[in-house]
Amino acid sequence: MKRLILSAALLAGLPAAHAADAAITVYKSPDCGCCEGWVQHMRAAGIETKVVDTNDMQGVKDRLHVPAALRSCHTAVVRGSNQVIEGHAPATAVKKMLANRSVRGIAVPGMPVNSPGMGEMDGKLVTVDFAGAKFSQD
Ligand SMILES: [Cu+2]
Repeated sequence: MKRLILSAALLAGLPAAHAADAAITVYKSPDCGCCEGWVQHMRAAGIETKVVDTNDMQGVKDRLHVPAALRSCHTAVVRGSNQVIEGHAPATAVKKMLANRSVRGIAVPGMPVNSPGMGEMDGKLVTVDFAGAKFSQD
């Protein structure tokens, strides 16, 4: 609970994205537990999140042009902008991306243990853009 309050306080400092624009659809395999943890993290941050279970994550990632080197478990699309979120990106990074619609997508490659849905965040989690450049650190 303490962690939730802290992250809500951090997020309050960022410009609020319009709720409908910020709604995301998450594609994940039906048996992915850490994906479910990330969905809860997004919802706790006030991001409207719809979940679509699929057994063809490879196809989803291909269709959304997620760079092969940056892939993780789940993939999300921002409904208002078609921006893509690959893997366990923190809500702060997602909101930063929502504030800049020229960013095509962000990714947390693999499944690092210091990411939301995986484990405790330690301030060292690097989120990259789809060119592989550092986008944020949380
Ligand atoms: Cu995962």
